[in-house]
Amino acid sequence: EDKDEAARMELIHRLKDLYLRNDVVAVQESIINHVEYTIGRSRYKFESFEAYHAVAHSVRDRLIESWNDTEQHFQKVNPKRVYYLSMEFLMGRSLLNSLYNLDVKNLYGEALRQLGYDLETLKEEERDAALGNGGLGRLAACFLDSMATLNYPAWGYGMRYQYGMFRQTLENGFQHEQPDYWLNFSNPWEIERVSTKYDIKFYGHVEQYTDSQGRGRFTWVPGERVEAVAYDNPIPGYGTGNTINLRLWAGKPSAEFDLQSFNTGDYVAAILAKQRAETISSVLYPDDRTYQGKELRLKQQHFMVSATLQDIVRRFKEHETDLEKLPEKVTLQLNDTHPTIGVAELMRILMDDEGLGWTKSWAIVTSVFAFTNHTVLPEALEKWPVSLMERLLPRHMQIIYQINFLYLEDLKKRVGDDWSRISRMSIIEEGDPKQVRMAYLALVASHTVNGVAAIHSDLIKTTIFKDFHGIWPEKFQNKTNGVTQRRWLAFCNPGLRALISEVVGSEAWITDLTQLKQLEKHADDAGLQERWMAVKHDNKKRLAALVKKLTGATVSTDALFDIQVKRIHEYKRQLLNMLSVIHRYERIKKMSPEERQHVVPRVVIVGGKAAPGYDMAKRIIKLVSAIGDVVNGDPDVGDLLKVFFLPDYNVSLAETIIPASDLSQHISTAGTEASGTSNMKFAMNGGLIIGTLDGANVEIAEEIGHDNMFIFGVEAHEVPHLREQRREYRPDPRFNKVVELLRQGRFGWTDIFAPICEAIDGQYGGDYYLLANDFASYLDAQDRVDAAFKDKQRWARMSILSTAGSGKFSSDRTIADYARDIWRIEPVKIPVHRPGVN
Ligand code: GPQ
Repeated sequence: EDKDEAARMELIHRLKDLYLRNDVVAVQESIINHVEYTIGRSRYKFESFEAYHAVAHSVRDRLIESWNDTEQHFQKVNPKRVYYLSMEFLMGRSLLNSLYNLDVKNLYGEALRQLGYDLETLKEEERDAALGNGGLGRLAACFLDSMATLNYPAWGYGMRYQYGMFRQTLENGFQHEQPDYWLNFSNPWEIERVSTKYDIKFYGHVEQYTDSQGRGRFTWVPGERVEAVAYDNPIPGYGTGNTINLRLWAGKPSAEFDLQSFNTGDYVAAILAKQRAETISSVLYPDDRTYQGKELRLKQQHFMVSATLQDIVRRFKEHETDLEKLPEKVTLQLNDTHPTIGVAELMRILMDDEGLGWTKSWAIVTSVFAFTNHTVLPEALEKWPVSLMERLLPRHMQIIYQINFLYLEDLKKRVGDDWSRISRMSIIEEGDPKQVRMAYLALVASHTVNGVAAIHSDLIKTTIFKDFHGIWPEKFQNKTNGVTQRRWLAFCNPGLRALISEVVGSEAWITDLTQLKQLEKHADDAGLQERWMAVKHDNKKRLAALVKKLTGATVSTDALFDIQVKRIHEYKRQLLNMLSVIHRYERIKKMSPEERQHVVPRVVIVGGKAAPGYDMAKRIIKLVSAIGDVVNGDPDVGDLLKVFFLPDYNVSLAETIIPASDLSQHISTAGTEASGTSNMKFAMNGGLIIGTLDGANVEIAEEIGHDNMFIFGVEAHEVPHLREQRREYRPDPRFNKVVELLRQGRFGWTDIFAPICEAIDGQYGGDYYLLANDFASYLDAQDRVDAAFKDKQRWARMSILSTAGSGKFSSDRTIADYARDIWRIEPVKIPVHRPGVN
């Protein structure tokens, strides 16, 4: 029998080898078969769209194979695993990323070329997976790439939204939102696991009973049940056989529960009730860092976390019976407070479902959770009304009260009867309405809390979490963000990839970014400088073509490309950028023809989405367009200044924009941007940065040298005082002048722009983000930019040094730091079982 089994395995192995052979014919066969048997089109006639889907299915076959091998190996080794819990994963496109990571990009390119298709064209058929708002969601996506590449036993868990981040269109310069139907043409990158599903409960009430051992127990009798179904998304590592999993949950009607309603005779109402289940995972909330207290949002959070924790406990129990050993095998990272209801949910599972007592359950919970904070802006700190939580999650509310009671008892022992401090630190905020402070719940339950850049991790200790730092200083850590250099340099900038690899002598930097340091000694090499800037110029041509496609305008690729792309937010100060553009425009207008000869031509590009309800952000978008309308049409100005708002900024656009930037703007009020991650991407690609000493800019300046960045503005420690003094502050006359121009209708739309002018008027208590205070030093920094750009060699040198100094900002470094200092996990690399495939 053993011999039969060996022969069977051997046969299957050979078949697999045949099917996934690394030669052009095997790849063509696989693509053609998918055209005919998966897509159902004739292999003799298919369009780009079908070709893309067939290629994606062919690549997916390879992903599934390495996914299975990885999971099988993890099962065998049974290591401690990390689970990254996030309501957002901003993945972007998968085709090229998978081809590169599996090391079959050239193979597929050639196979397709012979069939008459161009991979570069086909890749445009893919819709972005935009299941995130911005930096926080993209960070989660970069982390998955690094966890797979570094062979960590890791999984991501999140939501399979039917509608991702809205599509932004501009009408008359105003933002409009369109639904993102990304799943309408099917998603070849996911695998539905119809049998991996969990019952998720909502509403109802809690009952008490005595169990067979005579212990008092609680059980939650829900008023609504929904099923969570798993969709698995394979995440391949680079240069390794490991492929990890991103498991996303979708809401489906619960089969058993609604039977009752069917039996009562109200058939139609029962069907409609079932449809409600699907709405839970229907849409991503597009509000970046404002919680709205919306019931559906809390439902989404509980839904994601409950399915995830049930899945993790079930999989743990396949290996172990003793739940007290959970912390030996499981560590959970909370991406911001969004999944924090998981603290109460895990307590509920351990006590009510598994029969453990409070003390044991709490010991387990407090050893598995760690929590990342991504902002100090107080308006972003999630709070849920107690009344809502009591109705939607009655058992969780009980548990949270109990956690709070025991925690406050302990606190009293430390601080005595300092009641104001105790009420300040309570998980429950006594007010109207009474609310649950989710960040405090996360802090109390987590063994570690981290900020996302050095300055930010310091700030949380002295501002929003000061009281907690006072009692638990050892819980606080810093983990400076990073980005994956695969997607954000090697794959999106092939020209620079080749040049870097030639100069440093290998491609080792693709998995060890510190190697970029070697570029430093070549920064003055005139030959390299010329080739370096030629690559940049090529990339600028690609961006110019995109600008032409999106706006109809032609731009000069000799101009300085000046870019600010990120969510539109007052603290990020796109408005400061626009005020300086107005100033520049007026200055050019007043120049003599002779003076104009010396102006550095600029193309100013702004992109980013405004939350649909964020009125001021939407006005700022209109302002960019309105300035563009005036400036771009002014014959006095010509090529010296162009201003564009690029609609629908997303991951795929970023892949074209970032490699093409000469200068990018990261100009938040010091102390407000937790880290920023696009700053790292721009620097890696040889883009220079104009920025404040905020977030990761501080560490970027340390790494690449202050002289190679254009730093300006007040520092974080000065901000509180300046904020208090802003009624007395006398702005630079140039600031007053540009605001006055705006107010008086120089760019039209006075009614639209009046509230903007008011918001930055310090005299009346406005200008919370200190635009007036920073304006003069910002203009000064802009002059330094122009002077540097005129000196082509100096600029090239700064550009090379930017790339050379960005080695620290790989998410590989970030993930290795989390693994060592917080998760305490080790890599588990799968054996290379089939040479030539891995
Ligand atoms: N960030 Cl709280 C978001 O993108 N969304 C959010 O809701 C919050 C933070 C960003 C933050 O603003 C950036 O500074 C960080 O670089 C990024 O998270 C990742 O940490």
